[in-house]
Amino acid sequence: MNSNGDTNADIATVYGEEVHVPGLAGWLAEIDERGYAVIPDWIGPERVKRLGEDLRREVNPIDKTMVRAHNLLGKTRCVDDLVCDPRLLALAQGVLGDKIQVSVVAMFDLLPGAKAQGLHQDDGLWPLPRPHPPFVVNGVIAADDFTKENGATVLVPGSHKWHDQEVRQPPDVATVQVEMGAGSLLVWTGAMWHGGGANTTDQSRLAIAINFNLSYLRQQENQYIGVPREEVAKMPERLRRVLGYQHGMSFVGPGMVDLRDPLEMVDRVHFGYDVNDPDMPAIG
Ligand SMILES: O=C(O)CCC(=O)C(=O)O
Ligand SMILES: [Fe+2]
Repeated sequence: MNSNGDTNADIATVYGEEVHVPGLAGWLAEIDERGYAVIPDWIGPERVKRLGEDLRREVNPIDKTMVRAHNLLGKTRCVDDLVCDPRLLALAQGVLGDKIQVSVVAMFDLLPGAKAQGLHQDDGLWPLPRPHPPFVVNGVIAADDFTKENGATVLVPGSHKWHDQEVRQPPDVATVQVEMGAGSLLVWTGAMWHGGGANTTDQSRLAIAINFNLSYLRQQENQYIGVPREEVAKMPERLRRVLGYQHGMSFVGPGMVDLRDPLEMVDRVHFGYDVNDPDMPAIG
């Protein structure tokens, strides 16, 4: 224990900053063991209220048949703080290691009458043989209470370890539904079988999903095209980096630009640059 009451395992270094996240080690152990963790009161009631209002105003209306709106960081600035919340980055890095990036940020607005989504693995979009190390982690923040009736996420505990099995659908596999209050965070590892539930109520079930993957892989949603450069310019540096404007691995590795920090190269590339210019950022 330190003076803040955290065990050392609850301390993480996120983009160079030491953060204390009470509960972190326990949540990571749960994700490792059963594939997911539920964290109540991740954000407080005021933030939940604003999130719901902002999303409904800035991102809706979506097509009446759609329950998911993608490219959120290209459409609104109302979730930036939630995406680069150091506690969330610490969780994602705890599952995936230091080299992470946003893969897709989406709104899940399960409309009344929405059918249950088929069980799937979020990491199934990359055709890698299993078993493989975790490379996707998803965090869903509830903007409304999640109930069995309104489509709380359905999942199969422990299925992230069933490397030799194809995803099966209920009733061929036992599922649980994660009921949780608005403001809660549900985090799962990309190999865990899961899907959105059916909404049999007359209210929608609103949430955002902040999905990360390894920074040296391709992102699920193309953030470089999806998020206009003027919007990137408005973001705090950490968010820009998490969005993908960073070395994926090292200065020669995936994601580099002319052997330099991609973030320092964005404007130079746009306006034209000369490698011999004395103002060029250092290589490395
Ligand atoms: O809506 C949910 O609860 C989960 C949705 C989901 O897993 C997905 O769209 O990939
Ligand atoms: Fe999913």
